[in-house]
Amino acid sequence: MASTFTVLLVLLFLLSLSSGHPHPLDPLTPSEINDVAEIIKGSKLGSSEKLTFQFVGLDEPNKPIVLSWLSKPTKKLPPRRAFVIARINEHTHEIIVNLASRLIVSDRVYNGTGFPLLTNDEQAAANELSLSYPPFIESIKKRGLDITEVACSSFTVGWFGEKNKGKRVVKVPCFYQGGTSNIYVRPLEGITTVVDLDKMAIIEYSDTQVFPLPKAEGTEYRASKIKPPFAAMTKPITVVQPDGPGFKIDGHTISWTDWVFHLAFDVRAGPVISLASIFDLNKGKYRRVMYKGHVSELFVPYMDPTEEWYYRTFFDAGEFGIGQCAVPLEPLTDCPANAVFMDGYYANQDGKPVQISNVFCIFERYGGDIAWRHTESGIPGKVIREVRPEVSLVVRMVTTVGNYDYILDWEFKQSGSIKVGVGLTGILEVKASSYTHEEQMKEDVYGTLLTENSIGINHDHFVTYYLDLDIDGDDNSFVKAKMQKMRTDGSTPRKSYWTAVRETAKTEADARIHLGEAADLLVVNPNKKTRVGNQIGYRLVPGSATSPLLSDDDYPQLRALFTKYNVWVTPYNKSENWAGGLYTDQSRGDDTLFEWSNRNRDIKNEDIVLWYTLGFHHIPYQEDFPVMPTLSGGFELRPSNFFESNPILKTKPPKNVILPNCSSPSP
Ligand SMILES: *[C@@H]1O[C@H](CO)[C@@H](O)[C@H](O)[C@H]1NC(C)=O
Ligand SMILES: *[C@@H]1O[C@H](CO)[C@@H](O)[C@H](O)[C@H]1NC(C)=O
Ligand SMILES: *[C@@H]1O[C@H](CO)[C@@H](O)[C@H](O)[C@H]1NC(C)=O
Ligand SMILES: [Cu+2]
Repeated sequence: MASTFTVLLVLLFLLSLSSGHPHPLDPLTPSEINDVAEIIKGSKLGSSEKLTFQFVGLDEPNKPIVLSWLSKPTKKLPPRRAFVIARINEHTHEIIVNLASRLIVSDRVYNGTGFPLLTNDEQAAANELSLSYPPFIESIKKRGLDITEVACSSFTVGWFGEKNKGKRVVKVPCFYQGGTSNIYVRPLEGITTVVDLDKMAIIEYSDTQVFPLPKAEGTEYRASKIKPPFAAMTKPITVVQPDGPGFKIDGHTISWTDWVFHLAFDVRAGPVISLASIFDLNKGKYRRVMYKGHVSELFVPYMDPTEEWYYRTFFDAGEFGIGQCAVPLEPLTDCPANAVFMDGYYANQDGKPVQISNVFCIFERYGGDIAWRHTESGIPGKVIREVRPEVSLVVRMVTTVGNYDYILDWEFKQSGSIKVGVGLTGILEVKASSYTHEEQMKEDVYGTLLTENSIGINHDHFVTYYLDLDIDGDDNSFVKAKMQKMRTDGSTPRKSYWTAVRETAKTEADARIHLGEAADLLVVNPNKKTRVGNQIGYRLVPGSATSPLLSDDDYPQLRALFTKYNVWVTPYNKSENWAGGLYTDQSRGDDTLFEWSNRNRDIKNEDIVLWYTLGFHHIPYQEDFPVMPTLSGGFELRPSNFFESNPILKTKPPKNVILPNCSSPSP
């Protein structure tokens, strides 16, 4: 009996996780994805010789519709529509499908420059081609290697000033296993293969030079393959929540302490956080903070300008899909023991739903930090101490774009802060070389000799975030509070001080910021004030400031001019989401945040979007080899005169946690 009851409870728990109330921003369900493909294949488009689905996602209802639904949530959602980018007979189509009426609302051929997201399926097919291509097989033989040990990868080719529209092509470099699973550190340098993705055929091949193949020894990272001695171990450690998790998941809506927000999976952006609101104890209601936030682009240019490497300037969101490259998270290692997991779905090239199980984990983080404290020993005769521990809520996804792994965290704090974290780990992109010692190198090798015959090439990672903040309402302004040095009038011994000079940006040009000067950057609601009259706002607390070092006229940089400033503000425009343009593969920079901002629209007391680019210049070091310890960066959105006072003043100290009896259960 007891066990039947337990099974029932577990079932109920699972049901409560998987169902929940529908929400207008819910990602397409597997059955909706199937419907989209069926509707398109059943239309006249379906009779086309060649039809591939490059992107299938929710066509979001307009903002006012979502907000009005939210003010009175019902089971009845605004019409569910899908936005599809398809390749049909070598043309790019933008299709909108109404899922209720099962009709194609619109179908437009896109004739501009740039190509849609590459599918995993076509990359896999392109990677296979070389392995049965006689000239390639010959090249492998010539090197005395075994073709069955070769693995290939599709690299986007960028744009380097070509005038003609060109074809959808990738370059397909190959790598060698030969006793290691760490293929990326064993490149078969000197061979170039170009594949036409629409024709799915090799259209160019060259084998110019045989380079030494970096050795397999010392490249393994699997515990099962690593030989002793091993490093000192930590003692077992875990986080225990005897009363279960402190958050609730209703469909895609997550609520925890004073926060509520919606979490969706997008094949291009990965995690999308929407409608984040925080409960204000003073006002007795939820207040809006962010309408939508997600990674908009992830630009990774390599700094080797030679023939074999110059084109390696990747746009991981627009070309490969941060969501498409997401990997299932492993309980207990990718996320702590108290994590709860969520699945994600996207459409493959045939329009069929693909599940990524455990694509997100959600957990409460407690790492022994302090939320606030004070010891008062200044009062004679007594010592007062008051401390609150820091517990936060984390949403995590990991995307593995080829060699690199990115850990993307959204962390919500009771204090009202939203912290965004990016962790870089995985494998460096390595170039094979004849050098075996630093002293031999008389020329620039564009990187660091990591081990014999292996150069880790210098590169950047620019992660651009789309942050549609709606601080206590739609109409917001962007304020720069500059810290300005002042001279005194000499009436006291002090000669100088600084003061905050606030400037409200009128147009987009006023809001292009190179970080570095002393200034607080705020998104405020100029229509609302605190009791004592300060403008209600949130400020961006940036991470380390990184600016591009490529020339503005260099082709990769033309495509990535959105990295020219660390911070931009644009007026809200539903179709301006992707900083590198909707069609990023082989883009020419004509549809970027830089171009939009050049319209110099009004942004004062408007619905505005904040864009922030987090950057890393990465000189590889030997410790990054053969697998890289995580390098972290991030930023924080922090309430600034949003609350009347410390919002976590009125949290009670936590109860003492009674550790459960961890000895093995009696049979
Ligand atoms: C785009 O190209 C297609 C196919 O060549 C053509 O039918 C259509 O008229 C073009 N559209 C525009 C806006 O140029
Ligand atoms: C919205 O963005 C699109 C794409 O950049 C642009 O064509 C359109 O003119 C914009 N609308 C406004 C009102 O700025
Ligand atoms: C833990 O449980 C075992 C088995 O039920 C029991 O014998 C033991 O006394 C318990 N230990 C503590 C510290 O409660
Ligand atoms: Cu790097």
